[in-house]
Amino acid sequence: MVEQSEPPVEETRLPPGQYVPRGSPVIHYGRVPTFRPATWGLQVMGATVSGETHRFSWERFSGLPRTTVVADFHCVTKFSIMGNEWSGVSPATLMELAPPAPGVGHVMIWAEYGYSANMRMSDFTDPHTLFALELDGKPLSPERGFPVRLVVPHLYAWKSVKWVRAVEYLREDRRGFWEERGYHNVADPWREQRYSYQEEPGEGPP
Ligand SMILES: Nc1nc2c(c(=O)[nH]1)N[C@H]1C(S)=C(S)[C@@H](COP(=O)(O)O)O[C@H]1N2
Ligand SMILES: [Mo]
Repeated sequence: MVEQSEPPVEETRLPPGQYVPRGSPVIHYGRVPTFRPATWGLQVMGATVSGETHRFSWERFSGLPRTTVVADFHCVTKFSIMGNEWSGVSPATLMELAPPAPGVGHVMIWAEYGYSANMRMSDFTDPHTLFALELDGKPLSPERGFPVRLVVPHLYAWKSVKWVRAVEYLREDRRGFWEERGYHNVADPWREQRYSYQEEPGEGPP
């Protein structure tokens, strides 16, 4: 008899081509940044309704009301991490305090060291999207994005930007770090939107 390290996952819960590995792989490009609460800030910039950039200090951001989302997480390299319990600040909360101008259809999420990922406003405001500060009841570990990462569980995980520092409201869509390097602009794992050559008209910037 074959021993199984993880309980089997119902096939319908895994998007096509994905598998559940042992443990929880950590993956990112570049170094893990150091968090300095006194200088840390999260900016909401670009096409805000007032035209001004909003800056949230650590004290203010970490004091915003929190919600919890339980979701699976799908990396384009084909591993999935199932049943993560994320807790943090909903994009809706941030958008109430720093609203976008009319006509904003996309956002760019920026991290330390210039990593970025773009998404449609509808993906950003999806009820499962969250600025996570905690995973499974504990603050994020440094390599998982401490102090704040975006979690967009319904898109491939490169859109779940760790070490977030800014949200940029876009009137016109623009490609982020991996989207510029051959990955799909939308990135829906259920439709296996892995690579930019699979994009249909209207799924990418002109
Ligand atoms: N800032 C930043 N965020 C990032 C990345 C990165 O390189 N830099 N990599 C992405 C990719 S490709 C994946 S699969 C997930 C991995 O998250 P994990 O390390 O928590 O498993 O983080 C995403 N967020
Ligand atoms: Mo990934």
